[in-house]
Amino acid sequence: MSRQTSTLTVPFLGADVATNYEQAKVVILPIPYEATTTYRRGCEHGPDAILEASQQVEYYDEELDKETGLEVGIYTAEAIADTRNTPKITAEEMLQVTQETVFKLIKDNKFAIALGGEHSITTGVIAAYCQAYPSEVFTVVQIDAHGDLRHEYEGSIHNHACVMRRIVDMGLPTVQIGIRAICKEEADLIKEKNLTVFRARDVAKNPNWIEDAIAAIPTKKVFLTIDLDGIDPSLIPGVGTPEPGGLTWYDLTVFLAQVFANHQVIGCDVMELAPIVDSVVSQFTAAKLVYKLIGYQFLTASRYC
Ligand SMILES: [Mn+2]
Repeated sequence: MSRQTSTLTVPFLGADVATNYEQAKVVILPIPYEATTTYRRGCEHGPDAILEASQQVEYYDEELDKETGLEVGIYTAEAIADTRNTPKITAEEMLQVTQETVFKLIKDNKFAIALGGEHSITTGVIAAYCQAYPSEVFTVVQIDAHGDLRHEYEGSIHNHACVMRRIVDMGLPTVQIGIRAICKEEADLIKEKNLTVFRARDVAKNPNWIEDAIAAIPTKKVFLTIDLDGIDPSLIPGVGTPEPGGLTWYDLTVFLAQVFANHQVIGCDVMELAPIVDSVVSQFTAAKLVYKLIGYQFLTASRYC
């Protein structure tokens, strides 16, 4: 077992379960970067909070009937773009180090799960997949309360409110799930570009939304970006910009199980956790969600195929 660095509190699930890098199929990549938060601050503390909460996640997954953590090698990497230590890091520097780091993980055949940090990080993560798969199109499936489709916000094109606009500009297809807060500019762009959006009200009112959403993903390969505010704030209140009316735990996990069963998920990120002092529900739910992503990726074949 390698010793962890000073910036890392604990490995995902705990040192007893963690493997070394060479043996790992999954690499958890903490990216505690925060620069453009517009409402409630604190997402630079999100990755550590998820790692700490993961120590309490039960190894046995009752849905999958597997001890995921013992079957799939999981390694937790050193944090990058850490604004707690280097607050002056620019958005461009963050994107560059994110792209370089994730690209190496892809080349090493690791399934990367990035933990944010603010959602603008996703642009760098996605850039790494574009670099690794230059001739293959993949769809970015986004769970989020917000469209994140503004061209710029508060003077920056790398604001967290613009991340999906950057991805649309890269020419990648997108499917947005759980959206319930957009501005007029975003609504117009959705119409103009005919973007695929399953709003939170569709999730609440259409019993077939999961089937419809899976069918709407146009490519085999999928990158999954989860802004935790896509989930209802009664489940995860610890986010920067909470919005009522979000996905339930079962809306989310049943949908995700179907995404993994029907598509090839090439990578994931889980963003925007901003922990609340004296409450653990947000980070525990986020940690359990990360564990589900790993289980769905590696352990469901016999059950779904
Ligand atoms: Mn959001």
